[in-house]
Amino acid sequence: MSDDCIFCAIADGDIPGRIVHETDTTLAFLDANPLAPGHTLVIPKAHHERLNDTPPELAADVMTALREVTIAVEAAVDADASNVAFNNGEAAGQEVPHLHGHVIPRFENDGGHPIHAIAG
Ligand code: IU
Repeated sequence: MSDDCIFCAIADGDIPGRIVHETDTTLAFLDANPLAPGHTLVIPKAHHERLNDTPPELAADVMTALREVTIAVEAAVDADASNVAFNNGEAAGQEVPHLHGHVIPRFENDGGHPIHAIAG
């Protein structure tokens, strides 16, 4: 838990999140400002700012959760594909300093490039 971290507050249940997947070490919830229907974030429950300072076993847990969430979200919104991405550090567009992977559903001919939109 890190004071003033909004994703820690969601993980702790102190503020509501629309949670779609949970393991002992990870949480997934719908993005508050989705770039596409079903846009979901996957976080480690423990506070780590970015991939570089996340213990390898926990990073592996996040990747496993990302895979399961990607499969479930694509099915839920009938997507054709998805962008699965991290903004890793402020200069790379990371706005919330608690590691999070984006799952952004994509559709044939959707005309968007959300990988650019999340990179700021
Ligand atoms: P970024 O990779 O740090 O730029 O992404 C932050 C994401 O967190 C962005 O898509 C926001 O819409 C999202 N988000 C959220 O879902 N809930 C919040 O309370 C806040 C940001 I602050």
